[in-house]
Amino acid sequence: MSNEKDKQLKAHTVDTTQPAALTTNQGLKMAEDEFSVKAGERGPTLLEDFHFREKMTHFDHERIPERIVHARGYGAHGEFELYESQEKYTKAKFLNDTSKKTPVFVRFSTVQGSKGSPETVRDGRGFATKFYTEEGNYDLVGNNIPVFFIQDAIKFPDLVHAIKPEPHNEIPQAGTAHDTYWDFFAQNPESTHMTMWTMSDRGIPKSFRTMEGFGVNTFRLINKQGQSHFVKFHWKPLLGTHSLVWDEAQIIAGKNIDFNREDLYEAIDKGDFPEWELGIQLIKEEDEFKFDFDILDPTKVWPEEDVPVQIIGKMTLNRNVDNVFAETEQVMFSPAHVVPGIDFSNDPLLQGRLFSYTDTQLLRLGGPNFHQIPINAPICPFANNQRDGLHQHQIHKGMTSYHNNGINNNEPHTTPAGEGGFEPYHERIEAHKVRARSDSFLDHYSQAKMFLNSLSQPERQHLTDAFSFEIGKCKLDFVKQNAVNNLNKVDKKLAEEVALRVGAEVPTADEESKETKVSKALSTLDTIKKLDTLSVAVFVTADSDAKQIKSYLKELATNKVNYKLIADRAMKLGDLKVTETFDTVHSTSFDGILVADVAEPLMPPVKDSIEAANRHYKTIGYTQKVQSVLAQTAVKEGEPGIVLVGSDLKDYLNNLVEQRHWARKL
Ligand code: HDD
Repeated sequence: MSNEKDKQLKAHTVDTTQPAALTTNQGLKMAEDEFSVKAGERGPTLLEDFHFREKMTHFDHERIPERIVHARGYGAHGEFELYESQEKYTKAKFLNDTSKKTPVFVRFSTVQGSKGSPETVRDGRGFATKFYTEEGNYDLVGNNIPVFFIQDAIKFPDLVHAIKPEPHNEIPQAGTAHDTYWDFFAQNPESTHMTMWTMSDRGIPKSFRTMEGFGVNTFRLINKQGQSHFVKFHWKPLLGTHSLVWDEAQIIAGKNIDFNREDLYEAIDKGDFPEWELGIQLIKEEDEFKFDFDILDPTKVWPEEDVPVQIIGKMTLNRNVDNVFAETEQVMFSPAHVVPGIDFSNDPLLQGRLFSYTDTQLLRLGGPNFHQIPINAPICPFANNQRDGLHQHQIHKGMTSYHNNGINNNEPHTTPAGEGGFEPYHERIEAHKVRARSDSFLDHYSQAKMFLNSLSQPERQHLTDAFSFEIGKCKLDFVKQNAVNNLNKVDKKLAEEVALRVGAEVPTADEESKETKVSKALSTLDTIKKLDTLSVAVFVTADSDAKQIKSYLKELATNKVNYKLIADRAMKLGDLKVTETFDTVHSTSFDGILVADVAEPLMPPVKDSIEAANRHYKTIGYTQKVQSVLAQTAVKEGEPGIVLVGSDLKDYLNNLVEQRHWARKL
């Protein structure tokens, strides 16, 4: 597996597993690397010790500023293939040629937390994709939620200041459950719709592999004839969209802060390559004003029932990075990185984003030459008259570095639009200069209500619980009250329930949105459900029937289900090796548990794992042998997803594929 980007990166890769003499950065072989040069064995270190100084200085400068948002992220390489040429809509070559696979690099992230924060916090998730196309890099810098908190980029610093830990005490890390966020929510009601999404199951995805991605902003596709369509981009995971439950997310945030990256890394490492289909929603130029929302407003979805998502290709992530800093940390994305055939709309959030991403790299990556860092470099040739600057790696030979020049035949030359040169879409604009918001952006509640209308009962319950948790964490009573009052403009019942739980006054005003529309695509209840790559913890003891256990494992493997054997101590069961114990893992790391055997008396961590699986609505299989032990837990036989297993796992697997059994009574 080696595409053009892989080959390019290889030229910069140093294989540190090969024997090599240890040298200074000047290539000087060193006879000693453990001791500094001193005046006598017990004496002070001498300033002349250049090796000590170089080693220490380099170390002192190893860190770069973390991203101002999306600091905690994880990336992987892959490829994009197109199902059908989209030349009717766009002249972008990577969307025209079905025979070509385009190398991609994807970085997933949380938004709010610092670089070392837990990954299962309640938050939006970044989903940024760099396509290394023959016409230059195209970046689709999206999130796992299709709408954004604000409508105009000028409010981004305010939003981020409100979301991040409060400045006076730097609490809390990586979450919105605090006063400044809910104050922002109430004072800036445009954030209502996205907040409905972050408080829903979408705010706690189970895995990067099971989340949707959205370009969020409205872009344009431009075809060879110069015709434009408005477009929104979607990534649809082929494993379906699956989430954690909040209690589970909180436990994992303590037990395994690397939960999501570990899942991605291990899946790719094993060859279980995650896949997403790319979808587009298109609106014709002449239909721009046909909707009851403004299609330039980034706080609005285009309901899929009104504007269908057309699936046009598939992305597969198939290679982990060799070095996280060099690749995942140094990669930079920008919505301004487009190719001919993809252009911008006047969405005021997008317009500001076009500035911010390059600007922030000047600080983060230390100068204007970050495009030369291997992970960021295009795979096509690039040339212009930009010169010098910090970390310049190219040696520009020749006398001229200006356009127009006569000395060098005006090279590098521009390329006419018809031959692949980029030119902006010829949109006609006639306007007064104003600092204002369009009235067409003022409805902040209809789509928030549509989202609520579209949720299934369990999803709605999760949403109510999440609002109650988050607003309940506020310390200022009037912030709680204002937040509840704002919710009342979406839905009276929701506001009432939350008000009661957080100790706010139940709002009396009758001001809830009258929107009745439902969009089925917004619920994840009927998402794709597959056994592939689900994981099961199989509980065993030293006395278990190894033959039967082996037969279970075989059945799991045949169905592409991953498993781990767990016992109260690491040991061997026949020729099976049990490496995980109840000291090292917990049921929160698995999609289901199979209690084949447990040691008695039931120890607290074992009981806890079983009960957690139960209250997280996971499939629990048990053998007759453990029936009496199970009776000592909160698990109730006969409830959905509680399965008695015999010699095979057929029934168990039929339940496991459902992933959660929401009808279970706890
Ligand atoms: Fe942003 C990073 C996604 C609005 C300014 N953004 C960043 C990343 C993602 C997004 C996925 C991480 C990229 C990576 O992994 O390196 N951002 C979005 C989406 C938005 C959005 C989907 C709404 C449609 N962002 C947004 C606005 C601004 C920014 C309105 C400012 C005007 N975003 C940034 C940034 C970051 C960034 C400050 C931080 C690190 C970086 O760019 O490279 O420039």
